[in-house]
Amino acid sequence: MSLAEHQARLAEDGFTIVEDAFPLAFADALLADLARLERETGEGGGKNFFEGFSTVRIYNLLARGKLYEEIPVHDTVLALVEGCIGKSPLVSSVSSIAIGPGEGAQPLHADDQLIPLPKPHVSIICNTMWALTDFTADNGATRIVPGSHRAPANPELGRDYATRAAVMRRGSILVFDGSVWHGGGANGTESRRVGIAMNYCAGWMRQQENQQLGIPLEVARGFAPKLRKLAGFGLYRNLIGHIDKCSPVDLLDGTAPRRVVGE
Ligand SMILES: O=C(O)CCC(=O)C(=O)O
Repeated sequence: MSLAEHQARLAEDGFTIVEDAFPLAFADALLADLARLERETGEGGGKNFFEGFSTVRIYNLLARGKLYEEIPVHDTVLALVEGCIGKSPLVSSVSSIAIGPGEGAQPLHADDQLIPLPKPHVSIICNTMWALTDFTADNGATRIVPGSHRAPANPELGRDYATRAAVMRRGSILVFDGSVWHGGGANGTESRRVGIAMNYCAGWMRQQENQQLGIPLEVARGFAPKLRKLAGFGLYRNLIGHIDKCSPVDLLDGTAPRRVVGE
């Protein structure tokens, strides 16, 4: 599918799937590294219905290894994200979600439902799910209510709605509007469904994970310029995020701060 077709589908249904978007060798490397992180952090299943009980999540992945730095800058995804929420988006959060065997379906929700704006509103969040394993209707593929990003409200907690499973081969990426109603599926199989939730927000709003404190500065210094800006070490429209009218990137580098002119 062309970029324009993905954009049209994202606008119409609130989601689209970019098939075969990244190499399987990269999926394998990510799975191996997530297994290492799980061992090292001792991270176990969640403790509530929203995060699940047999679902392991590891947050703040940009702080946890070079490998993860390739994820936020995926060209096709970024083009779709910018088409959805505008230029200069920010990384909102980067985490893994491994839905274990026996997990129940996550309650349907919208990822922007904590934002106190009347709905429907312009798109302010655009999120993605990288399939590191196949996503099937049986193993917990994300369930989506197509078109619900245009609804005048969020879903009622615990109510059932007609959903479509975002079935995709490993190596594919689901891209969805932050207003679309969705949730992880139930896993009735014997193996895990593993994805990376790579989430973006508009460049003028607060990120879900605090990237500037959550990522050690020596790690952020090693980021490519594009990733620094995405992580919030930059300015939105030459003003939002400034420090004494200078970009935070100057402080990150320890160079002499250069004054910028706001729009
Ligand atoms: O794991 C999934 O497929 C979706 C997870 C999700 O929507 C969330 O945790 O907000």
